[in-house]
Amino acid sequence: MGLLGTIMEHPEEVYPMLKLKMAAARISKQIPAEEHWAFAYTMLQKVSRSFALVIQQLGPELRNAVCVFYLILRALDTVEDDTSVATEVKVPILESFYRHLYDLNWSFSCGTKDYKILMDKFQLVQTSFLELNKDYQEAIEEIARRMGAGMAIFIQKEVETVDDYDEYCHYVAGLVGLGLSKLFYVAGLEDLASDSLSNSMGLFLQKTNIIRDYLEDINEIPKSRMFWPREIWSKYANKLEDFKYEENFEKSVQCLNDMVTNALIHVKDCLQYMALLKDQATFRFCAIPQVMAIGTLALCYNNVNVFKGVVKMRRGLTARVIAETNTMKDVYDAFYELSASLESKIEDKDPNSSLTRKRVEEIKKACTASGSITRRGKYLKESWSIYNSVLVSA
Ligand code: D61
Ligand code: MG
Repeated sequence: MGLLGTIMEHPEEVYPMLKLKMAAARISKQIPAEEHWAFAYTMLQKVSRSFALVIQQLGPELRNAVCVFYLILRALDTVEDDTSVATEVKVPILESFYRHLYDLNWSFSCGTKDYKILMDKFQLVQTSFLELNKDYQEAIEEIARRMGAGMAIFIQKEVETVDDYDEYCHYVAGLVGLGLSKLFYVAGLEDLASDSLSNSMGLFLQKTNIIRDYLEDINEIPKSRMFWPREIWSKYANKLEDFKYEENFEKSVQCLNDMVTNALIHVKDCLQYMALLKDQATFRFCAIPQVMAIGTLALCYNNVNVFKGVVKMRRGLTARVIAETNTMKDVYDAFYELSASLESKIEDKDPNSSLTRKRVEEIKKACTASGSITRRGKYLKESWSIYNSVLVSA
């Protein structure tokens, strides 16, 4: 939607969008002077569609550590995702990657476009890494070691069961949660969160991506790996590809709803994790992606467009989430309303309708039990129309 369309149809999104544009302009002018840090922050903006902004609003010390953490794991993921690298070559690189962090002579060229630049100039990321305080370095190294080992396992094995799915998501995203919790702790900003809650933060984000990206992943050339677990999709089709064909769309949507219902398991942990945070910038850094994720799930639920193209929240709505996610009350409000909006799309004929309803009810209860949803009536009326219109128009 263009600016004029937004002004006409979603005037409440105009101010947040302008605010976001100005913040982005400010950030792009703030690139550091030293070459390695300039590279790190320029690269961050290029390769992370959504995390650059939330990382950049952190305080300077934690920001540097999280930026480097991101780029190191993105490099590891570039190795994992490059289908042109043979398994025999890839597996040992994934397993030894964490040791190369300290070796400025190491490099491995792979990936394409910006990801290739990241790999080719990885030395600049390493230089930034080596400037971090030792405690940050050790936390980052440990996560890179465990993630590389986990990725190596799944290069040679498919995601069959729901347990495999949780295990794979643990390696690629749950561990990011554990690492971030450690970085917040080392920075002296937060208590050390439990591994289990930290893991859930990552699983909820990763599962949302895996659900939303079905079509993009299945259509990728050369063929990429798929992460929808067979234990779930085999209830609805013989092959995962079948879901993209119109004649199967009824089953496709049932499977999609099953996947969304599975992802909802993590919401209560995520709310608990966020409720324990104390620092305002850390809170926003954690909460904005989570609100986007529940919004994306609400949008995808029962939505056949997931099998026809890209289903994404409107930019204006994203801008609103960024502007309006500041306190735990904002998070409870958003989760309440977005899960209620998902609930309104549940059809009795869906094979998992009662389980989905049960999970949504639990989420709504967790939000109201907090006692912080005060003037829900007012906020609800206003955002219902806003959030619902995005769900309907997609
Ligand atoms: C609080 C705030 C942010 C959090 C969090 C808690 C807990 C976990 C995460 C962020 C990680 C969520 C990952 C979700 C997006 N998935 C991916 O990017 C997949 O790659 C996974 C391996 C590399 C992870 C790199 C990463 C991602 C986000 C970060 C971070 C590191 C460091 C700091 C902050 C955020 C996915 O990537 C390709 C794609 O999405 O198209 C994949 O290959 O599956
Ligand atoms: Mg990957």
